[in-house]
Amino acid sequence: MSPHTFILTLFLILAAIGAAFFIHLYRVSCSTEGPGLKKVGAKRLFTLVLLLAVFLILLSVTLPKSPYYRFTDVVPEKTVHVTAMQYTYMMSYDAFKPDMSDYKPPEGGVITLPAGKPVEFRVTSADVNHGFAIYNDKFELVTQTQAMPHYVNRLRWQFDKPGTYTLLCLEFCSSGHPAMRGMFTVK
Ligand SMILES: [Cu+2]
Repeated sequence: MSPHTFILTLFLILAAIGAAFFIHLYRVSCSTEGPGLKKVGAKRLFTLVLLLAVFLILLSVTLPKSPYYRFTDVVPEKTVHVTAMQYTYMMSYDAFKPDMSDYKPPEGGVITLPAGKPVEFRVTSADVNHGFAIYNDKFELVTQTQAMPHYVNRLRWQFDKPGTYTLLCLEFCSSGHPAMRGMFTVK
């Protein structure tokens, strides 16, 4: 048996035990025999329907505000290619290979993005998983994504305030993690 099949089988057995336990609990608690128990059943059903309604209302109100839908219908004014690595962020306006052989640093060494215009970061990693978290000058988290090896995450954002933004890693990526940071400016 392969490790995958073993884990799947173990999961299915544990899930079946768990399901049997909860079905048993449900059956026991559903009993309407005995004085006053019919009323309890009706109250329980009412509470359940009420909770479900509240849940659905909250879901329908909050889901469209999910950040995944932001800036999906815009053309970014500028695109920045980011490769995170232990323990820094390499950034360029031009795409570059993970081995950095064709890396072109930005003019002046600092990425500069336009304020009030949508921009896109294409974020990947050259080694392990890192975080790519953008903080404003008050050190408030603005937005973030993961930097993963062999995968490019697109992060779109619009910076309305000009200034210096700091990048921090939010994924423990080894001993140098606390010192891992980067920066760019918005003008
Ligand atoms: Cu890290």
